[in-house]
Amino acid sequence: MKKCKGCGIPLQTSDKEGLGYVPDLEQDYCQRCFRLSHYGDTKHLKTNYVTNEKIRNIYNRYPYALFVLIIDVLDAFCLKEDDLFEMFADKDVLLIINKTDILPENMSERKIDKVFSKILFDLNKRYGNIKAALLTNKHESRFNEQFLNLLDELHAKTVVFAGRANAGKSSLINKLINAKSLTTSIYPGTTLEEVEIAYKNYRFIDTPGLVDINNYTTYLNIEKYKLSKIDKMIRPQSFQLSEPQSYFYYGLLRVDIIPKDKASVTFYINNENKIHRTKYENGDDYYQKHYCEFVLRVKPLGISDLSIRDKKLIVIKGLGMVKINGECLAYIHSLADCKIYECEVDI
Ligand SMILES: Nc1nc2c(ncn2[C@@H]2O[C@H](COP(=O)(O)OP(=O)(O)OP(=O)(O)O)[C@@H](O)[C@H]2O)c(=O)[nH]1
Ligand SMILES: [Mg+2]
Repeated sequence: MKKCKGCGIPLQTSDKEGLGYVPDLEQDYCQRCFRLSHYGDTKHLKTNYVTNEKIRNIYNRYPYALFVLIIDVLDAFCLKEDDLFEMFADKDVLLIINKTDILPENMSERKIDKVFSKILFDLNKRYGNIKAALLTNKHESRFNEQFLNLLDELHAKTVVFAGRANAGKSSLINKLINAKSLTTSIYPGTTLEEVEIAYKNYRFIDTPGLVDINNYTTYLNIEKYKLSKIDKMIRPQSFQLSEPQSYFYYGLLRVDIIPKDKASVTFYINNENKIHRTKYENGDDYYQKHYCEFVLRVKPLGISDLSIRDKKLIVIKGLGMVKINGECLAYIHSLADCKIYECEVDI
């Protein structure tokens, strides 16, 4: 059966609205991929076409492969607290932390290297299967050479590109083979089945992205997703406080901080959106009054209360990060379906 070269779905000519439709089987790309690549048409993108169970079955078809596990850099800060690694515990893993270009300017390469080295060290102590790791992004010119050298060092020929949806798996393979062969898009759920590509003496396998139930993206429609997605270098928004304050990221996130003495809070979110601050005692009124006006909103928001001694980094997957410094109580109001991750890393 012929499959789409962009997303892996079997091609068919009978159902115009169905996945894999092509007017004739001479075509290499399904209509969905064609429209997505040429017109940015996201109508047929959904995150729920492929289940994690199905993806696990794909992985199991390659028992001797090297698994290149690609992680979005913002997810990487909470990698130790994440259960993603459980799925790869019995596999040889080459870890790629991708999209480092979105990190703020003040996070030097050396600092980031140090932070991630520590995370990886702890992970390897627990799992022992990370053969190598690379930090990269789509602008990194040395990546291809470094990556192919690593494959040779690890004697890897069959290489499965795995990880969560939208981490940049298909983009990375396109970069390696220097062609726009695989379909990529800003929205998760682009790749639908495995796609095999022969390159030099390697066999690269692209796979659909694992759905993350703890990521806001899973619950935002495409319009809201576009407005909140971080794809450029983050310009952190910082605030100092000496009395209780509430901070709002529209209706997506609210952070109340009650400092013991002095504290500071920094938001790492999409630069186009500005954090609004009010006195803590006015926080509820502000939220009630403005909720209906917020283009960016979800409901319901659940509350996590944190007692912070010194500093803490809180990762809200798919939305960004919040760093709090200083002894305080913090109430994080975030999408009730999504877990928030408290990390001890110092950035
Ligand atoms: N800023 C930035 N964006 C990136 C980078 N790599 C990929 N992207 C973007 O991330 C989005 C997702 O890329 P894809 O390659 O489609 O991701 P995927 O992991 O194949 O996604 P699924 O097939 O849905 O699982 C696209 O908008 C890419 O342009 C990077 O290094 N930096
Ligand atoms: Mg893909």
